[in-house]
Amino acid sequence: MKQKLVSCFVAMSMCGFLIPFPSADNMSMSNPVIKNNSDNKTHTSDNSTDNSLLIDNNTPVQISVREDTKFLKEKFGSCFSVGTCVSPHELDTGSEFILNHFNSITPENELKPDTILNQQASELYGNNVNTQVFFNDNVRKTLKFCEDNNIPLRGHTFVWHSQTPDWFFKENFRYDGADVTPEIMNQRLENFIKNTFELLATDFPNLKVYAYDVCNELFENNGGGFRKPGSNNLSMGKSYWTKIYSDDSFVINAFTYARKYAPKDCKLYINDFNEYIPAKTNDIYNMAMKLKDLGLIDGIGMQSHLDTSYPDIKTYENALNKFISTGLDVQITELDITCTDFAVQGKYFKDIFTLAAKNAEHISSFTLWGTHDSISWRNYSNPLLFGANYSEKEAYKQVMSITNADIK
Ligand code: 9MR
Repeated sequence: MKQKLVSCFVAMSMCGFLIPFPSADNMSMSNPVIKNNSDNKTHTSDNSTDNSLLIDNNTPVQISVREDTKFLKEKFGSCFSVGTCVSPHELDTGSEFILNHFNSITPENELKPDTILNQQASELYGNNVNTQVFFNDNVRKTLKFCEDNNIPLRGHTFVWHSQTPDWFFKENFRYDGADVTPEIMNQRLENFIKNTFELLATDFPNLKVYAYDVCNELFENNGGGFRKPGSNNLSMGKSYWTKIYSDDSFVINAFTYARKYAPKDCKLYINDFNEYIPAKTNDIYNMAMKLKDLGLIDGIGMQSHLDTSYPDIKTYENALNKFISTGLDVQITELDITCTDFAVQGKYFKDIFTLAAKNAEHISSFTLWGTHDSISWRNYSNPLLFGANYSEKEAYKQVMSITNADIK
């Protein structure tokens, strides 16, 4: 990241986009440099307003947006990486578009438990705890695309109530088994995480996995803490994790194992949706702080599945500020905005990008949940920046119209 900032800075100077910045001396007088424990940026100590990043030799890099580019990753190049989720079939036709606009990719479904957990091999392994994983051709297609094109990957996800088969929680990895004990589940969880990172490293040695959603969607929406125990496959919204565990040890353990087996420069996140509902914001905040105190977490992922009617930007900003107040990194991980009116949607997209850019010293990555409306999981309400055949929507135009005056 620091290298990226330096080269971005150099590129900006060459293109005439150099914005004046204070000297390192001035900077260190007023804003002593601290390293956030989650950091892939160096932050100033006062959560400040001065809107700059510092690189290792204390040279400040001013956060700015480029006003002369049509590509998202260049527009916000000095703020954060800009990502999209990708499904393998899109790579047949959309790879050039993706390469132009994005410098981060999240596999949309390809690293989820139900895709990579291998029931037969886990059962055949025979010791009841060595969870086996595999990558099918689809999974490999996305990973290889990232590796071949040097696009850093956001991994998504290990602990999730959804898209996780019930056999994973049962004796002998069989649907007809009884529920396992937390002690057995700990070993399965550790092996799941270990074997996934090992397979990534072995089969994709040049792939940079820079972030991982270790736990996804842990909480109820109403501040009621963890999801209720049960099988999401039988009763939507319930969690097998809380059926096996009566406390938060599965979360602590997941982060402990991820810390142990993830590449050293891979940052670890807790990720959730409806994260802007204040009661839920608090639950996420409290869990993140506990993990931070244990030194296990690097950041909080705000999924950001929004609608133009809810939440309003202020509610969203309040949640962002609360997450920033942890001192952890924040990533926007799955942004889309459903709407009935493209002009209103455009304004909302602009507001969210502007807010994020203003807070860029705390936000390392900003991911849209897809490239264009027709392939979105919410395609019925056109939630993305581009329309059919990657046509530029009002939302895209609004986002690209953001100026440096807007993010002051
Ligand atoms: O976009 C994903 C869609 O293709 C899947 O059918 C769906 C199934 O759960 O998951 C979608 O991605 C979800 C993400 O993994 C977690 N946050 C909510 C996303 C949208 O449902």
